[in-house]
Amino acid sequence: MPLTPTKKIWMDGEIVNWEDAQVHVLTHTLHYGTGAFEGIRAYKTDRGPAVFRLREHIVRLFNSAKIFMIEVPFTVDELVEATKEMVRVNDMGDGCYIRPLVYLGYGEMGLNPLPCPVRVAIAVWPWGAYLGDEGLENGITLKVSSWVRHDPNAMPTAAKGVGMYVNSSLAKVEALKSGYDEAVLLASDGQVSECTGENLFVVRGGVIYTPHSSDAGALEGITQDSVITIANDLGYEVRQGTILRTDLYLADEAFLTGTAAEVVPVRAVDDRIVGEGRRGPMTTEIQRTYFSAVRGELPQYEHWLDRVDS
Ligand code: PPE
Repeated sequence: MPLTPTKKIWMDGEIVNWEDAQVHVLTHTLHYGTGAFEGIRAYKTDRGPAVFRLREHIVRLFNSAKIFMIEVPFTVDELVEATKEMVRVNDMGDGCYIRPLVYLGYGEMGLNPLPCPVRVAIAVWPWGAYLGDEGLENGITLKVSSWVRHDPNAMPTAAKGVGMYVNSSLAKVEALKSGYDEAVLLASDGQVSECTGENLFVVRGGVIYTPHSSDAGALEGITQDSVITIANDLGYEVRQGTILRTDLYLADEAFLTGTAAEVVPVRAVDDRIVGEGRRGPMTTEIQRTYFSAVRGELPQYEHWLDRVDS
């Protein structure tokens, strides 16, 4: 998706102009992929922009860094404040996507990352519906990928690591080239893991199922967690456990969740129509509630919002 430049980017404690946020070509992470990032959204509310579950995202960034033994030279509080500052100084009153990145900078080469300087950047930009407005409304198509999700002992699936997304990109390209919107990756034991940048839910017989992230080698999604809470509050039963590809084929409804993607209905998987082949009633209700929550319209979810102007 093309970027819309904003004004300022936070780099290592300094605020620099968008076009000056540059790194050297021998930046370590560019070569070896060791680093961690986050994807966060801010939404427009009636009391100025609010960042959704900001602290949880920043804590996950630190956890990812810890797995890679990268010591972030800032505190959680400092990056929480810096994130809000970026939303403010870039006038993102209508909402935006936020990308914090922890990476290894210039000065060392070779596989040992430990002596590398640790760098941190936070950028924001306006980002519309990640899988398209049409997808949000009418659902997208999925292809079970021939690429298998990371084995947790080959790549730490609990981390949102920079180089780990090579696996997602391979699956995404395969799905797009085959005429589908998005890929589903299976874990090496054959169970459904997640999509390239989203967690997955299916509805069967009125019950909602989603893979248990640590068993399925999926990222523990913050949107997934929010949607589980929302679905429970709406009175639905949610079970976390093993899902097979045939559960996708036979689902009454299916949907994806992610910060960028938000809540996206699935209308077909491997050319099998899911349910009625359009956004199902439970998906619609959960999607609507999610969008109301992030926009600050539901007092019971107010604690998920971090107001930028207060
Ligand atoms: N799984 C993967 C592999 C993943 O990358 C994401 C987020 C999720 C699940 C959902 O996690 P959460 O955002 O906490 O609900 N993917 C981010 C990256 C998207 C991108 O294109 O880059 C995101 O949604 O921001």
